[in-house]
Amino acid sequence: MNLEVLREATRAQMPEKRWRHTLGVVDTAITLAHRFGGDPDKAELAALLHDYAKAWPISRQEQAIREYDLPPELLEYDKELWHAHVGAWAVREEHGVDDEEVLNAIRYHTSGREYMTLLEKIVCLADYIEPGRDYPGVNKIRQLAEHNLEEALTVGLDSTITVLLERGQRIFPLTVLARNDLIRFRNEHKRTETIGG
Ligand code: DGI
Ligand code: FE
Ligand code: FE
Repeated sequence: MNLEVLREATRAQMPEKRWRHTLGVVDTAITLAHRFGGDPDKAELAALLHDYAKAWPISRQEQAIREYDLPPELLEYDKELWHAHVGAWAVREEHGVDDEEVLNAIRYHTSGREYMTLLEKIVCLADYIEPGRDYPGVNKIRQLAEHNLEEALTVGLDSTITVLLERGQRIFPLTVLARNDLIRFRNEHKRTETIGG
């Protein structure tokens, strides 16, 4: 498993615009790893591969979910959620990526989940704030990301949930669990700060 080979293979899966986004997520994830004490090499690898299956035809993504026993409930929610699980499966099958931490960061980069690892938070947040992103509230999230990973990610998930609510779409349960858990984390952290200080 050679990083240069993985770069070219990943680039070959997607149009130029998605590749530029991927490079933005790589840079941002490395920066966040340095800032918050994560592993920059794992952050780089997970970020490089996070959207591996994003540009695959939806029929191919659906087939992968059915054939390879990926969570079937995904099929009941927005198709945008599928590429994360399909991508994690694909990079293991096609390139032998077997680091479960990295695979989980790919798998949960869209939905988030309860008890996210540092690496999962870094990749998910990097996806929200890479330099190419432009949506209402992105600068606020970038500011928060200067010093508070969980706070920034909470506001990122809030923005996604808000859009889904406005559109009358379903919300994948893991996204709600991720947000609730990040708020628990924040409250516990505040309590510790109060006790400590
Ligand atoms: O693949 P990207 O476009 O870089 O970003 P992503 O993997 O975070 O995909 C985000 C899209 O998924 C965004 O347009 C919202 C959509 N989506 C649909 N349902 C859900 C959802 N995102 C989350 N977190 N939870 C959902 O239930
Ligand atoms: Fe994605
Ligand atoms: Fe992405």
